[in-house]
Amino acid sequence: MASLTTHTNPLFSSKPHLSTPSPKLRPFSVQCSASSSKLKSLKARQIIDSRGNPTVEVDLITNDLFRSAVPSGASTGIYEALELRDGDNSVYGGKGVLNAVKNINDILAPKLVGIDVSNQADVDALMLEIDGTPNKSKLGANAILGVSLSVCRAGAGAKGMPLYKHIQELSGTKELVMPVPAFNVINGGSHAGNNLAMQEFMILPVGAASFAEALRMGSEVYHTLKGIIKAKYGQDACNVGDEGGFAPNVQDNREGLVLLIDAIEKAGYTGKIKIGMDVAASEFLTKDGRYDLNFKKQPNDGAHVMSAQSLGELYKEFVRDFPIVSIEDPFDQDDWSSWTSLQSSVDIQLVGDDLLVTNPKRIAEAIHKKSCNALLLKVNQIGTVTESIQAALDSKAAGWGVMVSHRSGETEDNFIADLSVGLASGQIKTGAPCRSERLAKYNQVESKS
Ligand code: 2PG
Ligand code: MG
Repeated sequence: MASLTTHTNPLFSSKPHLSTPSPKLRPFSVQCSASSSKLKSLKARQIIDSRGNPTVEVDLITNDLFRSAVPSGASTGIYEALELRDGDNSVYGGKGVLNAVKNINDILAPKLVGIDVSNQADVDALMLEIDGTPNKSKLGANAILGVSLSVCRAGAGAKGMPLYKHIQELSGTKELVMPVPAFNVINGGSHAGNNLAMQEFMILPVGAASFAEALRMGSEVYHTLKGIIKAKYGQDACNVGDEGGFAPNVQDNREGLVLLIDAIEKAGYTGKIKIGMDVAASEFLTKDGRYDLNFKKQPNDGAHVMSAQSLGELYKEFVRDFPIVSIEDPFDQDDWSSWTSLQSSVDIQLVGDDLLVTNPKRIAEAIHKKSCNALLLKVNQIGTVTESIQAALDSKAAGWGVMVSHRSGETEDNFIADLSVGLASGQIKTGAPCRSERLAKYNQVESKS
């Protein structure tokens, strides 16, 4: 039985302790009988994601069915593995994935029938070989990932164990921990139709005694925040963005932070909930290497364009004035020197998303350049479970934090919940405590306590 021990990510200013002292796993998750490890058939289809766009779903059959669906980003990094879209603008605005589906059904399926699904690394390596490109552009990372996720689920099935346990074994993770959830309760950037440039304003209940308590704290602050936003900006400011957070039409990013502080205080959790941000700054880099905090208004008068240095100063002010423990993508994916300079001058977690794209090569570069101290782990940025595990292991070996992450376009698939527990990542971000494609993950983590 898993032991869910105290989470001790040293990067947090106050030690998070989301542990369940005597963990009880749900009986059905440990008493299932093992299924066959031989892949009998693979069938992919096109389904629709949380934003109404097509994505890939894969059914893998041994003697049981293992179904997975692939997420999709909006603020994607330029170094991500290739998400194959059909490009026929007369169908789904060019976003169809029928070619990726065909690549699974016609190319991968015939080669994978009969393979042993418990050998995740071998199956993933074979898919990379069949694809033969550095960024999975022949078959599509969305095609490869859909299969890889289902193979992992089938591998767990073949061992008769829960998915997180299988991932623990695949990754050689010693002690399991329940992650701190990072709830994105105010949405901006490319995820919302407001003027806010910075993309995610998150609350991290680091003072919760259990994951259930963290969920409760997150949900209560979310509803308190709704009341505050309604009173201040009116009913229509309570509409939500792509990840379930509110999207009030404020332009000043500091105002977003003040809203969080007010909600945390009013809900009675001051000190127990810290703040995280995902700036997603690659979205608003200007052609001359500066940052436009009014990028959603085009054209604009340039009054909100800042140099990297001034933006760095703004972050330092934020860290001084608010209980911020984590900032993701504070600068563009190629602005290495600004990252390194901020990293050397703040004592918080700096998370690389577009910077690292879950790619072991980019992670090695960032370790060398001391550009950040945490990985945002997104399975579809790299495209296989094996490479995702490697990215987490490399990051941990460097003493970094690891935050397992959803994408802004999601499905009801909850793989990343088990991934986060099985890797003992210590952190998971999967949107607001609202909207079922987000809660599918949080609720699945909770099922482990
Ligand atoms: C991010 C993600 C998820 P997207 O930037 O971290 O929140 O957004 O999936 O649009 O890249
Ligand atoms: Mg991000």
